Amino acid sequence: MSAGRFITLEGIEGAGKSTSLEFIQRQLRSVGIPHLVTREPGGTDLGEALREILLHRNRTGICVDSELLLMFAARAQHLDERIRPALEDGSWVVCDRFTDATYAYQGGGRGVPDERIRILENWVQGELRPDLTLLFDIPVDQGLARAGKRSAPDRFEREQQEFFERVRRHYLAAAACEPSRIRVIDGALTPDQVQDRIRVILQEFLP
Ligand code: Z5A
Repeated sequence: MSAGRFITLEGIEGAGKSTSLEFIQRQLRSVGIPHLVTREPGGTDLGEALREILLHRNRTGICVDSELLLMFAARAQHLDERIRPALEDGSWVVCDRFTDATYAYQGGGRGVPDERIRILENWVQGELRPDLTLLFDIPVDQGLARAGKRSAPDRFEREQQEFFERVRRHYLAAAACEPSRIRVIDGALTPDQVQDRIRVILQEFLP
């Protein structure tokens, strides 16, 4: 049995990750590839409980280090309970956000040095890294306008535009450093155009 592939989706809010996740799921199903679709923070009972804490709009006063450590606590559980077992079984894993989000939000957004995040990344993940990361890039005002049409903003969505500009810059810098893993897709394209881009990239990875 071939090893599963680990694909992550990243971008600022409203960039189109969730929409694209459904498309990827349909693509994998159509070629009969077993796969797990999951998200971070979350994906396990503990992870979803931590997500509730991390995102709740009234949960003010979480300090930066607590936020960082809770993201990695959720991730450790997720890897142990779901991601590693799925990959070892030969399933593909498609995850809405992973550690690139930590570099972008806690690093770029909150100012945690990359080296500190890297220590936790190595500790919690060991050698495991995504095989492919799709970074949906969109100007911040467009992403926020899309996201703003939905429910009340969560704790992250209440941040100011400059926070998301830093997050976006951090994501793009990461993609420039690792262009073969992190593929940038213009999230402002039409849904059909975005799907065409994803289809082409996935072809490289499909057996
Ligand atoms: N976070 C963190 O800080 N550190 C970490 O390590 C991790 C996460 C893992 C939860 O993320 C928060 O956790 C996140 C970062 C933090 N906070 N923020 N911001 P989340 O992924 O659950 O939540 P989100 O970023 O708010 O997701 P989102 O707003 O749902 O964005 P999206 O999934 O990229 O967008 P979408 O739902 O696919 O699309 C949004 C709308 O646009 C929707 O109405 C679509 O129909 C529409 N759309 C999508 N694509 C298009 C195109 N191409 N054209 C036109 N309209 C479109």
